Amino acid sequence: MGLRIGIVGVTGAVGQEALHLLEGGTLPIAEIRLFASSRSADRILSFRHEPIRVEEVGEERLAALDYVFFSAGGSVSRRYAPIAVKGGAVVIDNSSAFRMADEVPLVVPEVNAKTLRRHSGIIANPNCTAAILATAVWPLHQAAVVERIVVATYQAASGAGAKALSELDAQVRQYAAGEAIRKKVFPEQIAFNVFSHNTPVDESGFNEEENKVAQEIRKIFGEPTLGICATCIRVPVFRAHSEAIVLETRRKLSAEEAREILRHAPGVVVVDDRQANQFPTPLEAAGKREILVGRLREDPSHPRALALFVSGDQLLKGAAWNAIQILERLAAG
Ligand code: A2P
Ligand code: 11C
Repeated sequence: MGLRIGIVGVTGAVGQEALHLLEGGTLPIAEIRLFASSRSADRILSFRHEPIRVEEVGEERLAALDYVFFSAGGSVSRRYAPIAVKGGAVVIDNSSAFRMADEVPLVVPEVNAKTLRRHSGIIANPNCTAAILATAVWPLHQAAVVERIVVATYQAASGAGAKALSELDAQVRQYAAGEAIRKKVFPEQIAFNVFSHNTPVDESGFNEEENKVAQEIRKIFGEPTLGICATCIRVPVFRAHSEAIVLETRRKLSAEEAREILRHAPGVVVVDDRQANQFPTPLEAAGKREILVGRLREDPSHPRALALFVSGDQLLKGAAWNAIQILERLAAG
């Protein structure tokens, strides 16, 4: 029998990717229901050559589905995910609403797929920056036990949604036309600029994104005391996040050994050509399901530290692809 699948937030940047991945995938789908806000109700989208009408998400509409993917923000998830579960569905939630709840697995399949065995109807998809970091660092953690992570991020506009992506495009055009730059989504100009992540800053000085990365990595790795210091930065890139990472490990890991481990790691592609000066870039990572990893260097300032640079498509492995991987594992039983 085919699956009945819902996507809440289907008109958004991540929802669109989820729809396309399901369309091109091999899951047997009997019915697909597409949800967004009232602004998009009655828009017609297509799935496997069939026109499908977008519905405004509503309590009674979420019954009789097997799996529902949510990517419409935390408040929509908080309100409607429990209703979908009550109606019999398993929810894969891309928001941060349930990620840190004890009974909710927070899953990167390459790392902790086994936590999918026990859940109470909701599975959380990690923050994109955390999912990308986890995929690249987990194989090294398994080999040499990572004791501390220092990471600086270079996050694309699309991490903030479809409207943010359009704002970068619009501001580049405004600049080229000599017009005044108009800001709507981001608090700072995104074109030709770099700024601290646009989430609230707490009393310790870390912003919400930085705190999410630390908390979520600890939960995904099952390492509640792992030391993590993140600096999250927005850059004028359309798609794909990059991260400069320094790892301190219990056992010394040479750059060569790390490269060899990563060459065999799932979900990772090593791009590390020193002679040609060729390393991961967000442009190269865009559209790929794998995380690109390179610039592997032993840190000369520490006896057991390794530096690396990664780029990953945050709409795919950072969001929709990770969710579809979860869905495929759940559906396989
Ligand atoms: P809509 O397009 O109708 O506004 P993004 O993260 O790219 O900005 O996308 C957000 C997604 O969440 C969109 O599909 C958007 O639908 C949807 N969304 C936003 N607010 C609501 C809401 N209150 N109820 C249902 N869907 C919502
Ligand atoms: C960004 N990583 O690039 C964020 C978006 O916790 O799911 C995703 C926020 C989240 O702005």
